[in-house]
Amino acid sequence: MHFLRICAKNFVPRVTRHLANVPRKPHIVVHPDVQHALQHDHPIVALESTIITHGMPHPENVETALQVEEQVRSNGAVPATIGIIDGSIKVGLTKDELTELARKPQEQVIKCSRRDLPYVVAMRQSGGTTVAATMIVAYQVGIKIFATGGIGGVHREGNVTMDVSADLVELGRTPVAVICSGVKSILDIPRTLEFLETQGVCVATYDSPDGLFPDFYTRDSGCKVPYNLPSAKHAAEMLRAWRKLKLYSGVLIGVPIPSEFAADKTTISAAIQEAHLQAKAQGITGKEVTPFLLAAISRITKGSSLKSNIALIKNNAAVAAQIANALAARHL
Ligand code: PSU
Ligand code: MN
Repeated sequence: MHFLRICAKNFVPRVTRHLANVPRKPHIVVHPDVQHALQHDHPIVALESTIITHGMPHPENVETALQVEEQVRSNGAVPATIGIIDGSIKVGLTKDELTELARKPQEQVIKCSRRDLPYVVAMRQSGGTTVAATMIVAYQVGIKIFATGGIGGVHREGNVTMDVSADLVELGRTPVAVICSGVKSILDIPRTLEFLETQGVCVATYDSPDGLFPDFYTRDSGCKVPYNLPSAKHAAEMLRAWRKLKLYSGVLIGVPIPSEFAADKTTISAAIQEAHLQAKAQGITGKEVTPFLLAAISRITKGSSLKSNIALIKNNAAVAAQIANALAARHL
């Protein structure tokens, strides 16, 4: 016993010293600007990359991604676009890396959700990270706020197909605040909100006084959520309480698309209907469903849905940066 204690005494500090020299997350590469912002508690906004690799066509994808980063910067925060290049998870893709990812044909770049990460990293593949995967990486490096266009949800007929996006489960277990324009009406919005409630996710609208949850292309899905945050200051206040409570679940803030870019409800509903029929006819299933529907809707609306998509994500990035600023300003 005595001998053991002496051994332990001599041994423990050496083990600790050894561990201290091992890089904590060797598979994650953080851009120096993001690293600097993390060290100094400056506001940071994480951005996803599946929207680049599988959500928009080239060259709109790369143009939008760069404009979105610019929105974050001009609103006083540091953008950190997250993606995977040759198995290395990058937090803060450089312009060259972003351009490279955006140029790849969809077959050469993997849409990475939580379940895809081990394979893609091990096999040194490249991929766009979904909302779920981006949340995981953001949390691992200490980024609290993340902006995107829309999250995945419960698919229509999801009660039969069980096609429920892993984004929803991630929101239930990873403490990152996601700022987006809700979920697309290609999904079943009421069931998506039910699922989020079950997962314990705090869902609020942003500057939508009647608490009407947005449905991506239009400002109103017809579904109400219980809370509305009238300003960045209010949002930051709620995020402070969320962090103090250590709930370890995420927060979802739904920002309606600016009115001037909102789609006409009837036109977009018809396009979505048509896109679903095409997906069914072509037997599209699994992770291909969302990218297929997005491309089909854009085709059917002759690009006008894409314009709405670009406008809302830029707006969300600006709002997220303002919230990140309010959160960093302790006196507010
Ligand atoms: N919704 C969009 N555009 C997108 C996506 C969703 O309007 O690009 C992407 C996001 O990356 C989201 C993912 O996390 O699709 C969800 O895919 P799935 O339903 O397969 O989980
Ligand atoms: Mn799915």
